[in-house]
Formats: sequence, structure tokens, C-alpha cells
Amino acid sequence: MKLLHTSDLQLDAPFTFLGVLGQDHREQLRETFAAILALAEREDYQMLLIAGDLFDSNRPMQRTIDQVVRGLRSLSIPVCILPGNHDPYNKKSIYRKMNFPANVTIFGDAVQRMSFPKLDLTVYANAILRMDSYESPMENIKATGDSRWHVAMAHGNLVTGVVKDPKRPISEQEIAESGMDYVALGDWHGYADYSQGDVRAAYSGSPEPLAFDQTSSGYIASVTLVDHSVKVEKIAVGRIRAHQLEVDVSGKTQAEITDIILEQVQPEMMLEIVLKGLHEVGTIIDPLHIQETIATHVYAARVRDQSHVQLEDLSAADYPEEHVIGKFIHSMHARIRLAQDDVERSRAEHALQIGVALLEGKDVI
Ligand SMILES: [Mn+2]
Repeated sequence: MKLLHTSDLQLDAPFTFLGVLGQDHREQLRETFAAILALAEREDYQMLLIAGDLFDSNRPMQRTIDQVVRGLRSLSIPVCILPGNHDPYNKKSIYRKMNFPANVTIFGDAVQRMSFPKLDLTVYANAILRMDSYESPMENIKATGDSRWHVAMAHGNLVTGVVKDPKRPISEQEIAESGMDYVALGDWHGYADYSQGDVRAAYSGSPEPLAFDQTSSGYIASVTLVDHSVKVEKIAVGRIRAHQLEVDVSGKTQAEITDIILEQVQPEMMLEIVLKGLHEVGTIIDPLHIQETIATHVYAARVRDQSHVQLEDLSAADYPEEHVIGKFIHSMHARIRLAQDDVERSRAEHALQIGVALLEGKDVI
């Protein structure tokens, strides 16, 4: 038996960080959802599990609702949907208002367990009832009954020690002692296997990146249950790939930096570029200009400038203080040294760059 596990599509998310592209990305997520349904049919999966946050909120657009319902109805297999923290099963839940086809089971306050006799399978899940719940999504999730297979869905944060007291905490022990064959996790946006002891468990992650740093999203989890074994594989379904690229700007001009980036770009990239290193005094690097140039070659681009001015190069002999340029450098040096925070320092460095370039008669963009 094969199960297709997805989560965190957050349909109709605003994606304000993408600006005008937000609309395209919302459309992309709807298309990717349709592609996942098509994959389920094509590859003979026996069930689709959606482990929370199918919608970004309980107020998606009517056309999105219609499209989701139409898609689910077209499937010949059962679908289990778990409300997450973005689309919780509260009074205003979208899952109370929507008319789902008969092949869909919504795990709500009345349904925490559903058996599928034809598949010899029982599915367990606690819906997220409130956006800010601190309850464990694995509370009372234990394999009971006599079906051959037991699978749970849980939408929350695996307690790994990184975050203290997270919302919706799921402990490794709860997974290990659940008696499940598989736990379909949701809430985290990257694919990750968190199997514990005999219990296989994985986050499918979002099938498309929902932010620039989500470099491990783009997959579904494919779960095969045969004889006494459970196999979990990640399968790429997303069109867009989040990618991070570090560029050392030392000794390079803006044009050279742009060329280095352009050599590595692909059209489907949601690309975050981090500029590192030290650039020479008088070299102007304009991150926004680089970002705009790169953006026309990729799906979306963002440049973060973490480079700094190479201050050691400024010897007093080269720029004597009785000259205007020397005076300027000396005074900006002091400002950089005395800056209260990173923003102030980077602003002073930028002013130094532009000032020196102008005083040396260079073109400033
Ligand atoms: Mn979530």
C-alpha cells in the first residue's frame, strides 16, 4: 500500500515579501496542489494525507475553495485532511463551511480516528482547534483496534531543544510510543525524516518554498507499507526551488559580482544572495541594483549585503589629512568605529564608499 503525504500548502497566503509576484506564487501553489492530486492518481497511491495548513487561513478565496473541492472530488482514493494552526478547527473553520465530497475525511473535534477497512488501515489525528494551542498534537494518539496498519497525522513542532516550549509540541517519545507504522508530520516547511525507534515519521514540508530560506521544501513524502516494512521516500513535486548563494565581493566590481551570480542562476530559483567579504574603498556596490538585474533571470531574487569596506587599505600616507578626501576618510572612519549598531555602521560604510568614489571622480550609480 502506498500513501501520499503532503502538508503546509498554505493556499492563498499573501506572500507580501514577493511584492507583485505574490499573486503568481499563490497561483503556483494552486497548480502544485493539482499536480500532487494528479501524481496520486498516476502512481496508484491508495490514500492522500494532508497534515495541516492546506489553507493559509480560514478565509480562502471562493475560487480556491471551488478548485480544491473539484480536485478532491476527481480523486478515486480516500483523502484525510487535518486542520493546522493556519486553518484551525475553530468555530469559523473553513472545514465546517466547505462541502467536501464523500471520499474526504476531515479530522475535527468529533473525529480523531477513522478506519478504512478496505485498506486494513486506521488513521489517527488531533486537529489543531486554536491558532495558539500549546497542547500536543500527539495527545492520546495510540494504535488501537485490530487493523493491520496504523498511521497518524500530527501538525506541530518536534521538540528538539532548539526552541524552548514551542507551540503544538511533539516529543520524540510520543512518536516512539505511539505504536504507529507511520506518523505524517506537518508544520515545518522542509522535508525531514524524524523516525523514532520502530516508528517511521517524517515532515513532508511544503511542496513549494513559502520563503527565501526554505531550501529543503519542494517535496511530498511517499510512504510504502508492505509486509513488515515501512519505507518513506521524498519525491520532488515543486516547480520553484529556494536557493542560497554566497558571493565573496573582495576585489570585485559590481559588474563582476553580477556576472558570477548570473553564471549560477536558473529560471525556477527563489534566490537569496548573500554578499560577503571586504570590498575596496571607492568601489560602489549597490545591492538593490544587483537584485533588480538578477530578478529578471530568476523566479524571485533577494540580496542581503553582509560585505564591509576594507578599512586597512586606507593609509594616512595615501590620503593625507590636509586634503579633502583625507579629512573625509578620517571623519567617516571615526563614525564607523563609534557606530552604535550594524545599521549605523553599514550606513557609515556606505557613505564612505560613495564619498571616496565621488571625490576620486568615479561614476556613482
Ligand atoms: Mn503550521
